[in-house]
Amino acid sequence: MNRSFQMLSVCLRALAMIVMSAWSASAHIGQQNVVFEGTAGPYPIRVIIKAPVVVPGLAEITVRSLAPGVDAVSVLPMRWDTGRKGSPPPDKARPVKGESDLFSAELWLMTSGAHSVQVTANGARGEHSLLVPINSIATARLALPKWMGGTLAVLGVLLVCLLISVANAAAKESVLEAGEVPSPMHRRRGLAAAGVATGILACGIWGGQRWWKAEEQQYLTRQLFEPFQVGTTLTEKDGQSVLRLSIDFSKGPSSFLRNVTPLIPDHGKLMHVFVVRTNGFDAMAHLHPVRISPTQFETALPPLPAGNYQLFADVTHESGFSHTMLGGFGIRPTTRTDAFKPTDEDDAWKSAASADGNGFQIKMAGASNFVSGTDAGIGIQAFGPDGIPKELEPYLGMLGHAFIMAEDGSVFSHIHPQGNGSMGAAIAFTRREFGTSAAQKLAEEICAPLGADRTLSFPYVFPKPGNYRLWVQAKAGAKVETGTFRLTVD
Ligand SMILES: [Cu+2]
Repeated sequence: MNRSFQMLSVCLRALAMIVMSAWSASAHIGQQNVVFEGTAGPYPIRVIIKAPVVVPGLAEITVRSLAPGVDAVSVLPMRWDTGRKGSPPPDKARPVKGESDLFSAELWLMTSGAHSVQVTANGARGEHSLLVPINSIATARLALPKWMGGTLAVLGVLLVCLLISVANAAAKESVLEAGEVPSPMHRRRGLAAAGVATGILACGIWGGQRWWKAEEQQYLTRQLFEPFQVGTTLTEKDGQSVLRLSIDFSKGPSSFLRNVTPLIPDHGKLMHVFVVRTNGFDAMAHLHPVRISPTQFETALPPLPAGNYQLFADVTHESGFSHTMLGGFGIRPTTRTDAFKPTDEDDAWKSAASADGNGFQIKMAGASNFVSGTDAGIGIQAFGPDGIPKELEPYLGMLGHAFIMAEDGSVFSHIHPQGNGSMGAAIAFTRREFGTSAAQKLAEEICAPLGADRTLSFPYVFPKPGNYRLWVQAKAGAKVETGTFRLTVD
């Protein structure tokens, strides 16, 4: 009897340890990084958020002060629809040992949808905050490693056998004196108890399995986020080719539908579409379709060469929920592009045929080799034909726009000198929490002129090693130029 209980407690402890180690190991599988550079009052800071791939999940937050003077940092996650009022008190970020300007914190994101993280810096010049937009979305279904499944199954069988033997022993021997031999009646009582215990355990296992399946189904249909798909058709209208996009926003996971509020402009446009020729990555366009119906957008097709194109469409909703939708289309050699008139004055494209430059050239400042998982800090510079650095002008409300894509298509980011968060969402959150003048100030900061080194840098963390393509767009002399680069990330 005693031995049974000892074994039971050892088994339960082993099971608990395995479950706990599974949890801590799974918190680092796959990461969605948000990098955001901005100012909290007088303090320039860079925030990197490694968002969890499951919800609820733990977000890892790193805050780097880009100038001395910050003594303490606190962080607070806020849901878009509850704001500061619906949030717990902020968490203090810990200073990283040996670093004077680095702080780290971990925050639970409990529900799916648009969030912002309020980062508050405290120092000699007072306490100031900025908001970093972040989507809390489940993007992965974590697999149970085979060895762990096998171990848990063996321990489960052991546990069931032990529980049945405990029920048997309790009914058969618990009322006997030490050393007394159980009578046939006691044995029968023991067998009956074991039978009842087996029935209860079988019901428990069956019920548990049904509950687990229902939970999994709910996670797959309600929580797991997959990019919205964009339907595309190419038609001819007024002598030019027009690309029509159809999106059904009601087709997302149900836990996101509340976030799918009306669209708001992000750097001045309701939608930013990036298209790239998949064979060779040698032709691209950055377009801004206009809405022609609640689910349809349209843009004139620039003179791009024939081929298959991958399409990425970025939108931001009023809730602060921003996402990239996926699609594709083909351009035939017979597709008309000669009578092209841009739908939007800020549309820009680049191919071998248009590669003669717009009076300046965009070059990388520094190497094009990067390391994944760390702040890459991509830098670019613009030079005129005389080799003299060009003065950059705001293009779409910023000094530069960059698109990063893994050659295998598994990664895509539209990034800015402020990072890869949606600036439209950042401004919307700031307006909601701190008022219109704070939002106005943020919009102005986004366009701050370059420093003395004339380098425009894009903070970014590559999520994994591989070969990437980078397109950087900037404006000078009222013309937009695109620099194209191939990057290797270790
Ligand atoms: Cu942009």
